[in-house]
Amino acid sequence: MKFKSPYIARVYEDIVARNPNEPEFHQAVKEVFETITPVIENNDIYEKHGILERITEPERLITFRVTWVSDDGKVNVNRGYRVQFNSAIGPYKGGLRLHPSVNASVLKFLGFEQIFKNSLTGLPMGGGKGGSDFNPKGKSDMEIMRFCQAFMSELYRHIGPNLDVPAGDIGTGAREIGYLFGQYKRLANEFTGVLTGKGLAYGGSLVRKEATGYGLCYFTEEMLKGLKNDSIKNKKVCVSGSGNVAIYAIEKIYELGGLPVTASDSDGFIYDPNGIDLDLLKKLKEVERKRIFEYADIVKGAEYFEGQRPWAIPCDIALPCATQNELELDDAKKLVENNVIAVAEGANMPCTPEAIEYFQNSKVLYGPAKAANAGGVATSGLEMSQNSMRYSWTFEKVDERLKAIMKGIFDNVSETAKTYGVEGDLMAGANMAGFLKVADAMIAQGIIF
Ligand code: NDP
Ligand code: 2IT
Repeated sequence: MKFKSPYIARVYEDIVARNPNEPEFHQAVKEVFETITPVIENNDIYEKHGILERITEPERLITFRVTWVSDDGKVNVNRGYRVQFNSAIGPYKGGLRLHPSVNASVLKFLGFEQIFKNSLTGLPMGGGKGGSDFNPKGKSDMEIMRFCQAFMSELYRHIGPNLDVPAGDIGTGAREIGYLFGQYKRLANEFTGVLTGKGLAYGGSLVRKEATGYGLCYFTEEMLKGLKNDSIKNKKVCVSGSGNVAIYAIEKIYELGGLPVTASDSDGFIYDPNGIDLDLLKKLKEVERKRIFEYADIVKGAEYFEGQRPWAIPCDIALPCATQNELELDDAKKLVENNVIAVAEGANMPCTPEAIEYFQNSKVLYGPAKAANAGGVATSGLEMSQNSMRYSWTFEKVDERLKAIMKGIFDNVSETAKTYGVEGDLMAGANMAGFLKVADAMIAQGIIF
């Protein structure tokens, strides 16, 4: 391992030894550690206060049994988690992922990244993440409801509107949040803003559904304007995924005058050279919960590529919006060969470290997840504010705030990179800016002797 700072090298080695079999967590920590060297070397206060050792150890990691009964009467057991990673700047905040790949490593990588992402939003939110290895695919509505109720029956004692506020992530959308909220309310016997991404009829915020995808496009637009004097207008865009983030990224690309030509799921991707039919995509994925290949069966001129990712399709901008490590070095090479100008991460950690390095060496603009997809959690923060006020803002007002937050993140991240001598490196800028605020809050709050 080649870290320039001996302090960073020592802590990283320790983390790998103390957290074996957690490759995703190591990957997320390594990226932060590699890029915050200027901050650590500039001031020995962080070493004195053991900040790196502390910030990489969750304040609390809760795992629990979730027992639920499927439609055939069978008793099923899944594992539930909540990682309460850091509460230095606010209540723990972060989504719940329901996917068979969920384990402690995945949730610790997500919870760790969430600390810095939430810090970048400028809102008072700590970092957390949770979920279960439950597979929602193919389950009936009643099975989803029973699972969510069983999951919340344990989780409710660990969360609260001023303690820990979960939200959606992969496999957790409006339907799941509704069932989770209903069960929390029953058990706690109170109506509070304990989850975000709620339905509009019961405390949800306008724009939350659209926020991650919209925010990703606002960030991409700022990045193109600020660093290349360019915009999304007239650009061909490859998007991966076909869930919440991908759908609303596609919607905003159209509004900004771009042409989104791909979408995907874990089975393959579709290419529609005329531009993705957004209404059809929403109907297939949001209403009918179908697979993406069905799009190509309906739309003339669209093609389905089984078992492949969309990165070989020529485009100007790539927005990975599905999952971690979905864009590897070979994909990056294909994109660069086809003259991609910008890559921004809608998903968390979608580009592998090798792919990121290749983009940066090839002078492709790279917008890291912590900054680029922070619009979702930022709007969750706005939902919490509205819930506290028992009030709701208009779509225009929330959207305007989201836009301002994304611009603020870009400005902060690029300024920080400049200050520390790595101008244009938005990954380093995001990690340093996100880190500084949390680290300083941790120091201010002291330690127990
Ligand atoms: P959804 O569940 O709505 O959609 C996920 C999409 O990604 C689906 O198309 C899914 O396909 C695909 N996908 C999931 N796992 C894999 C995999 N292993 N390989 C290939 N494709 C996969 O989730 P979201 O849209 O909410 O989340 C997408 C990403 O964005 C995640 O990384 C999430 O952490 C991140 N994110 C989400 C935010 C939010 O507000 N929702 C906020 C910030 C980041 P399939 O149906 O086949 O599984
Ligand atoms: O990764 C993320 O930022 C999310 N899944 C959203 C978290 C939230 O609390 O809205």
